[in-house]
Amino acid sequence: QLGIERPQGYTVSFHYNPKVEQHHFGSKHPMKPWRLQLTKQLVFGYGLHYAMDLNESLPAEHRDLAEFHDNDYLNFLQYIKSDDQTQKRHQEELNRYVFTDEFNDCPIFDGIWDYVTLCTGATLEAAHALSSGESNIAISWSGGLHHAKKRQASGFCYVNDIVLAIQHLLQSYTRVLYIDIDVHHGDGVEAAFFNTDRVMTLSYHKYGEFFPGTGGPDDSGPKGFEEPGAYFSLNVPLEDGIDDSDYGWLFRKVTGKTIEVFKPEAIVLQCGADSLGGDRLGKFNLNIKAHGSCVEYVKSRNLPLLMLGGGGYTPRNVARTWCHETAVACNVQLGSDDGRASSIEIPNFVPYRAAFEGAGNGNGLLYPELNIRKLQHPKTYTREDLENTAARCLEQLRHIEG
Ligand code: TV1
Ligand code: CA
Ligand code: ZN
Repeated sequence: QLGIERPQGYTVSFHYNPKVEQHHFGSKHPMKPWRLQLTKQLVFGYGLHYAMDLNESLPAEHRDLAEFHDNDYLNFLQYIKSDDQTQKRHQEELNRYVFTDEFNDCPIFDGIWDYVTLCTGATLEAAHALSSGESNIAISWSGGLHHAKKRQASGFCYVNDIVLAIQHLLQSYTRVLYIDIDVHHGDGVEAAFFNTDRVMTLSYHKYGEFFPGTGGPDDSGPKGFEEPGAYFSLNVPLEDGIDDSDYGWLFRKVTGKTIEVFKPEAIVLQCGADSLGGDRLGKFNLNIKAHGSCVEYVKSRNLPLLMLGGGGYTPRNVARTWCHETAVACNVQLGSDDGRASSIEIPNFVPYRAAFEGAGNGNGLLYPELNIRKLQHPKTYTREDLENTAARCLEQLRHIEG
């Protein structure tokens, strides 16, 4: 109906497993795996599957996860159950492996091992599609779980699929650039590659009284300047209420220069959708179009590109965003270009269209009214702050030039 065709000259692959969508963190928990079902229904509803290679991926194996994670931690994830008795019996491991406070960010739920292996399986398969040359852009929306540590769950993340994927890519590529537009700092990925100059990590995030609290302006890698990795962690701390034009300006300036000086052979882009206006946890005011134009900008470099999900706590907007970004990857224009792209409706034959009816401002894909939330997240920065941040990033990048 929309005449969706494969893009000319390159291949996009889409990696998913519908079993992920069924898992539950608990009814009050902001992380909702069913947002992936909503995303997939939109992607298929628009016919974007005609433009890509589709892969229903297998779960990752214990030994795949052990390439980064501690064996004892993985055993724990494999045997821990949600019932009180098992948890009591394993109280000591629970305290060791899952940071717990009043938030209960990383609950032990039924099927947790299936959940983590399915998420990771899709991302690893996507990374393999790139390294084998089968595809030029590989998408895994269930991945992007950037907080997980070697032997600890953190911030809704149990297994760090991103680290595992980058480790895989390092077998084929000399330098890999990691870019993270989730509203939270990509601390787990940064930590894993802190002492190497083969991976550069670049995270844009809210900083100051916000989880996980790291990623400040001076967090740039090891401080012994002779050490490998010094200056190869680049952080862009931001404040509440950043909007499309300021974020877009900064993203292009800093990302552009990073690619120019680091010269990556492949890029991993974490597309966390909690940086949108109206997100349940986020504090920014981005619209879907501006979020997607970051993807477009990275794609325009024509390097092997792994696109991952991440945060995103207003499920309908997450689905809209990742559907739009799937279209961007495929070079398919779903919206008109006049900023009122919402004229493209959620198709009737999407079974979940009902989920979009009456959900606020109309049924359009790009939902351009997200920044109405400016009312909720007032700007707490000035033009000068922004220029200082940009200048500081460019200053850091001078150290790795040449
Ligand atoms: C259960 C039920 C857990 C309701 C957690 C928001 C909940 C949060 C919940 C929540 C919540 C956080 C912290 C403070 C750590 C705590 C996928 C020192 C309404 C990638 C992870 C954010 C973001 C963790 C993950 C954060 C990602 N915010 N309701 N928890 N303690 N945790 O602040 O980057 O998006 O909020
Ligand atoms: Ca980030
Ligand atoms: Zn996040």
